Amino acid sequence: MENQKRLDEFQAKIDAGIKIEPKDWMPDKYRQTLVRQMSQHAHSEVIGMQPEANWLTRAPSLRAKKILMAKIQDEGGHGLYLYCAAETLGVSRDQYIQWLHEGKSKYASVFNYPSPTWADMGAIGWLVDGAAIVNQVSLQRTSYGPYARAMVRICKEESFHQRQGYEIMAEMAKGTPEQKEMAQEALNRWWWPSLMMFGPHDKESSNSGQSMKWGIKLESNDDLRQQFIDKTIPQVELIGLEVPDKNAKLMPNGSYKTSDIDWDEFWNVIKGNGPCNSQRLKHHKKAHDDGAWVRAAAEAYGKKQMELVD
Ligand code: FAQ
Repeated sequence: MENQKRLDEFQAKIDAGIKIEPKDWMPDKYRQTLVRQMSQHAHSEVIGMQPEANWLTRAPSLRAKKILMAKIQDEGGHGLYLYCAAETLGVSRDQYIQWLHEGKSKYASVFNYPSPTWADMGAIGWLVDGAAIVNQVSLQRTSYGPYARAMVRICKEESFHQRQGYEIMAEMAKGTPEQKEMAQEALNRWWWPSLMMFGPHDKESSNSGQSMKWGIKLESNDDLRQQFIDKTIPQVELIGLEVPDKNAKLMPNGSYKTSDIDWDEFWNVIKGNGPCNSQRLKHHKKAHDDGAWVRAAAEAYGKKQMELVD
């Protein structure tokens, strides 16, 4: 009875739009859902640096290189805010990383695809960051305070990322026929994986019902995906590229109807069988191991500083 009363009070707080803070009482399942979603989100930001890092040393100009470098650093920063926010749930960053390395924690499926050309830098910024923003703008109103506040800052940076990606694509689309083709091929490669980022259809989404009741998610996977499609198709047309879906059609309500996603591909990538899953994890583990001395040095420095204060 007591527990039901607490649950009702908790729900009433959420319904009244009051944020849940780390020291507040929360149901175990609420905490576990956030541990899963926020760590998956943090891992995605960090693993997501890899497809773009592939082009840092081969950017076509100093300007392009500086912008790409700043963008990738931002993604690392987003991972940092999100790990810090996720640590307020009582799980250490070491534990989150260990779960990632053991395959117990997921990261966004989209980062398991290769980036073979410079145009992929454009497609990632435009489509992947574009999809991330649609989702994250909604998450700024999520019920858990530290997560919502991290999202506000992240969204500001992501909108710059989306524009830099679109600029690359627009430039290539009005370049030589070969450049335009390269842009079209990158769009073809990233279109479907970007739509998959929003997760399975609502009817297949095991977590959505409870997450929406608790205000962790504010909008459903399909609603967010549709918002992204409706925003992005006119952008494709504006730069003279083709939507990689012959069935995409503008409906009288102003929304686009599109073909269904290849869900077998999505689940297969999530299970670890995408084109780059093993490469991405292997690289992350190596970088983590190589960085052990930096973490040890930072910790020793911190301890020394504390001794001086004492
Ligand atoms: N990839 O019941 P649902 C970025 C899993 S940040 C992998 O619908 P939920 C920035 C899901 O975990 C991108 N797994 O799940 C950037 C669940 O697993 P379970 C990351 C996925 O959580 C740009 C199962 O499927 N953004 O890109 C995916 O309610 C460029 C059933 O699904 C976020 O993480 C997926 N796409 O809704 C960085 C946003 N979708 O329970 C570098 C925060 C679903 O079986 C370069 N997350 N799954 O273990 C969310 O909003 C939600 O977690 C969803 C999924 C919408 C992703």
